[in-house]
Amino acid sequence: MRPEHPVVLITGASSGFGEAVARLLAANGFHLALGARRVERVRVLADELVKAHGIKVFAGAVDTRETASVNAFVEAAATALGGLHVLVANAGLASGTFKLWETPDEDLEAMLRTNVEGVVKTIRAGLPHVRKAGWGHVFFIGSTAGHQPYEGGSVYCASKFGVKAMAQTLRLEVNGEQIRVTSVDPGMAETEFSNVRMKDEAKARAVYQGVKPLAAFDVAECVRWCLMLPDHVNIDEILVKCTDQASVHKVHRRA
Ligand code: NDP
Ligand code: 8X3
Repeated sequence: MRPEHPVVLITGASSGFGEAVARLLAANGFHLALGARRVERVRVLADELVKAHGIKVFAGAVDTRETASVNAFVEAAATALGGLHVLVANAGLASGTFKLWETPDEDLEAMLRTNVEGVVKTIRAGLPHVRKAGWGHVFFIGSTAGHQPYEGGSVYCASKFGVKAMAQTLRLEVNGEQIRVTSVDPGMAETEFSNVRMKDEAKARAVYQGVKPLAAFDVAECVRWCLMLPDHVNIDEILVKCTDQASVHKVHRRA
């Protein structure tokens, strides 16, 4: 049965979508477990949300690429909050815009280890707690890049096609349990994503030049809506783009 105040674990809560999901769900009375590598940011956010909403928040350092780090974070969160109900496997990144044959090992590994392995490790550690609770929801954060490949995105797209496959697989595997599985797949959204990808402020800004992109809050709202629906309703996938983006390759830009 749905608890009055479900506990939501969010990876990548130090920025962007993860932070926005934390803010929106805190305002809706959910308890939170927030993790990222930049733990100071997460702690500041946690303090703010506790004060503003009187909810319980656990804040911890986690590197989702590392099994021991993920397991320690998830166990500490579940112990501190008395269990887990919802997992938001959000931590992820793109690194560079290389042609497939130019992709350096460092960028290849960063994307596959975070976007694919990190998601597996997070859900692998968190799912037993969700099962124990008997009610839950697992969110994957995919991308339009998991629906339509584009030049310079081969490994990132491969990782997000992988996320889509994992979401579809998990839904099959937990069928019969009260665990919903949703993939929220955004198009271009202005967060720290392009700064991380481009490693250059001006190049990151140029990605959104003349466009009104999605904001992190728009994506958080998708998560909130799926969570709030009645228990018998599972939204499998939300493909959400800003109005200026008709497809990966067609973006309207104002002068
Ligand atoms: P941000 O860069 O703003 O946030 C990424 C978050 O992931 C940060 O909190 C970062 O925290 C965390 N993170 C990255 N690597 C790790 C790691 N190894 N361990 C733990 N946390 C990690 O980008 P977004 O909010 O935009 O990205 C969130 C997700 O959304 C990603 O999966 C991304 O691929 C996806 N996405 C983004 C889109 C966009 O256009 N912005 C569109 C579609 C999908 P820290 O560095 O502190 O560890
Ligand atoms: C992020 C959106 O278009 O940079 O997943 O791949 S895009």
